[in-house]
Amino acid sequence: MPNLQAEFAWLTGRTHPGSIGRPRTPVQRPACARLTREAVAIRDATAPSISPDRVRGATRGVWDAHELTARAAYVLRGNSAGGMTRAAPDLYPHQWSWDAAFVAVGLAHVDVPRACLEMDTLLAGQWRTGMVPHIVFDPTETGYFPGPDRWECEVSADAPTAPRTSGICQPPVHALAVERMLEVAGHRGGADQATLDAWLPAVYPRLLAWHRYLVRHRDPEGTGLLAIYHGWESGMDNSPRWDDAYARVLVGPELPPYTRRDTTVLPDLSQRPTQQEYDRYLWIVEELKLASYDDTLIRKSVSFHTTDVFMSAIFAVANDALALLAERVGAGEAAELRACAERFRRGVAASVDVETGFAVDTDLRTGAAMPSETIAGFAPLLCGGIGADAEDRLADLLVSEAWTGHPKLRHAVLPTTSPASPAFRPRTYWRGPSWPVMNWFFAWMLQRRGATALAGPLRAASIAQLGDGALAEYYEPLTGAPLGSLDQSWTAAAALDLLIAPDWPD
Ligand code: 2M8
Repeated sequence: MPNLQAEFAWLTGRTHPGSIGRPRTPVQRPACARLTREAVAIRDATAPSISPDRVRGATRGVWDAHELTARAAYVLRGNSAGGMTRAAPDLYPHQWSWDAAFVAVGLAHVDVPRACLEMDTLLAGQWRTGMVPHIVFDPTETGYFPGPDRWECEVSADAPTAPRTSGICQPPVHALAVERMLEVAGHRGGADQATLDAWLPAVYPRLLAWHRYLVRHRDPEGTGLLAIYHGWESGMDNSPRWDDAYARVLVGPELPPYTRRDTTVLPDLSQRPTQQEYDRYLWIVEELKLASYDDTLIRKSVSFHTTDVFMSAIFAVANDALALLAERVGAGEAAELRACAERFRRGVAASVDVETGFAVDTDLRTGAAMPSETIAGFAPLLCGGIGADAEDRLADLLVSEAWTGHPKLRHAVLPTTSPASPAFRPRTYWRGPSWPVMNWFFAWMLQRRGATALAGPLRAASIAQLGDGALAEYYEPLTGAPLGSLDQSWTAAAALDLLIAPDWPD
């Protein structure tokens, strides 16, 4: 059965942990006919509930489920740089934190040792404080700005000297990814299961240190909500969620000059953040450097300081997942981690606006709530804790005309901002487009919590959206046009899991 896995491992030219750099052998992208046969085999063996006809119909006959599975595997292979997977082939030629965790889930479907290596490479960049940085840089790549020289993390004794990294973090989806890797490999058993069992005792303490960093430094007052210092930390960089907080970031004349690279790779400016937004992003990096990336100093000085309800909800469930991993490896922290899960679940519940039912971020500089009509408002659906009635109301909102039920949507997936909101921009990055990785994540988390009635249709609509085969970073939600980078790694990972994970509802 492991034909797809065997071929994929051969293609990846797997290298050792920490090994970063382009693959030593030229990347070939053979026609996927052969892999397609193998994709069929793996799909039939693992996910007999997926009806190819249903998917083919939904995808307008462009790419059927078999071809899409094969193509997603090839995209991951093509984006591999040895020990890490570039988040995107040109736009993001390094390893990003939450991308890497999602990519590891995708890889677990085709090559478990390579999936473990993805996480190991990321965690090789972990700071002495426990922080997992948002970017681990490939030293052979120079095509991204801001690169390691601009971040200058050497100003902190807590940063590793190699690999070089950025100085902020991203949502802590890593324990959830490991849990999912175990589900995938557990279904297959055999050597995959054995590989994971041998790997877990080494990865667990690193994840524990990461979670303890977040508890200690991002919620020092025990509110149950994580704080962030940069919109990049949320992963939803230019979301309307952060407009109020960014309006208070005053860029000084001392901002060193810079040249953006993203707009060279992707010249359609409407798809990327504005120049004013970039100035603010880079200004905050200067503030963080000035504070030597020291959390205590940053909390007092940085001009962007907010709670993040979405990240907090992720952290609640990730603590549940890590508690299970603790038990599995015989570590003693399960109770600590469960208490943590409860604390953040309560924090998310307390941030819910009683009028709208949405979770709301707070600007910690002013204490003001920052209501917005973005996917982050659905945070309680990821972690629970608000009670059945409030959850039903939020579920109704999710499928309402303001969201997946909007009559003009090409596919019934979540846009990042409600099309009914004045802030909605259908082409602009996190201000409206729908992101396959987010729809997968919602479907996965909903399914994890037993909300099958929501998870099933969201999964089907996500597969239909991916049927164009572009594996785009994000999609225009009204026309279905692919936007941003094509062949985006986490989109390929999402496609693989959506298509061939064994446990989706029909
Ligand atoms: C995007 O963010 C980076 C900065 O971190 C960028 O625009 O240059 C976001 O979508 C983020 O969530 C994602 O992790 C990253 C790589 O895919 O790209």
